[in-house]
Amino acid sequence: MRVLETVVTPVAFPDPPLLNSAGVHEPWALRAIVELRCGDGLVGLGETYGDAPHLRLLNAVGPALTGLDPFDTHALLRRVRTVLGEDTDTPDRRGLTGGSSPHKTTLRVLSPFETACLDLEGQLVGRPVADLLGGRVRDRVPYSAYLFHKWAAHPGAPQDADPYGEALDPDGIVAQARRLTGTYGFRSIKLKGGVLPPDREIEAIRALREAFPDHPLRLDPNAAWTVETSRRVAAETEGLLEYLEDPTPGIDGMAEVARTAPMPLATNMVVVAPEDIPRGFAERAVGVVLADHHYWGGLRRTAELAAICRTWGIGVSMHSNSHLGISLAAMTQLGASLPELSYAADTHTPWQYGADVLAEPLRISDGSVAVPDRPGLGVRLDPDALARLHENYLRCGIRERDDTGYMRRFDPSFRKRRPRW
Ligand code: GKR
Ligand code: MG
Repeated sequence: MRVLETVVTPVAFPDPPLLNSAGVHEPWALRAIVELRCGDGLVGLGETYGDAPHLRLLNAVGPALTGLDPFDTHALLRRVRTVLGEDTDTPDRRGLTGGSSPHKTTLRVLSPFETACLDLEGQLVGRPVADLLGGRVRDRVPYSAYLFHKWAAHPGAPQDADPYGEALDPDGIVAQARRLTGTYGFRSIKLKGGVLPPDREIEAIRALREAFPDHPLRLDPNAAWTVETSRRVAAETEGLLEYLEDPTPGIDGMAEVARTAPMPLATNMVVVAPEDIPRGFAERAVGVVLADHHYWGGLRRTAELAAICRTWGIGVSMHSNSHLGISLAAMTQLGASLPELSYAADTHTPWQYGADVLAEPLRISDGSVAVPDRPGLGVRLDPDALARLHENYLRCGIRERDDTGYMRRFDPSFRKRRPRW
């Protein structure tokens, strides 16, 4: 069985005004859906970023995959490398996932094709992807409630367009947490910080602890704080957080904070590519890596990352950006097979309000997703939904994520500063 055709479809779906240290989410989020078609209805699926520079690379690689054996992912990497050549110098603007490098770009382009190959392999041998990754060590993969400071609605949109409403203070954050945990049963909670001055975010954490005495809590300011501020916040949140995520920029800064912080530091900003591992781990800059198959080169390479983390005694969680159901299925198959997964994974799924390209998207209940028993990723495309979301893409006018530029339309004085406080 060989790949006959590769189809890359950019899609857009509505995104609420979620705030972060870079600005605010635009009304549409972009993704790209990858199909490796092998004939007789056999299709392997992958999902990745949908910004224009990344799409250009995906579209360049697509035709070179004709004739590929989906079991030969070494050949896949060789083909990706040959097509990209020196064309790997694209800055990482896909949403707070650290710096870029030629290696990281290659792995980011490889990822959706590798995932689609695994989906095909699973369908061909009649086993779920988790089985191809070593077998499942859990039947359900836990996810955490992902809280955001947010506006009630995008400027100009009806104020009740979004069921979650405004969250700009501890009460708003606790109300959001109640709604998310009530709907999805999440058993751990992450707050996206770096939006308000740190003391107000500490207050929100205290309010969450009071409202949810048994839920592990995390705070992620995306490098918005200096080393000094990070050390102070870490000291003041002692006993409240299971981990503090990316308080300050860079491996050196994180290592300085880690020396005094009473909780582990986690990252999806400083250890983001294989070349970051030796120094990041040797300096003890991080205690938890938020693995993300979308930029670590796919599912098998992310499993390798987890094994390296195990060797170093470093915990593993999973990172997310705004995504659809193929990514959730891939994370669930991966999470099912990772003995090292020591924390509930992040997901943006609730913020997509059900928008998807799948016929039967996986559901979050009891704070987790059941690993499908079906072969491959265990999900199927809904061609009409794909066409609708592609139509959104054609119409929405957004071609690259720009949280800072969008924020500056409403607050021209806003600057992306890391650290800010
Ligand atoms: O969606 O605004 C967002 C997040 O801030 C995202 O871009 C981050 O990459 O979720 C991410 C994180 O954990 O840093
Ligand atoms: Mg993070």
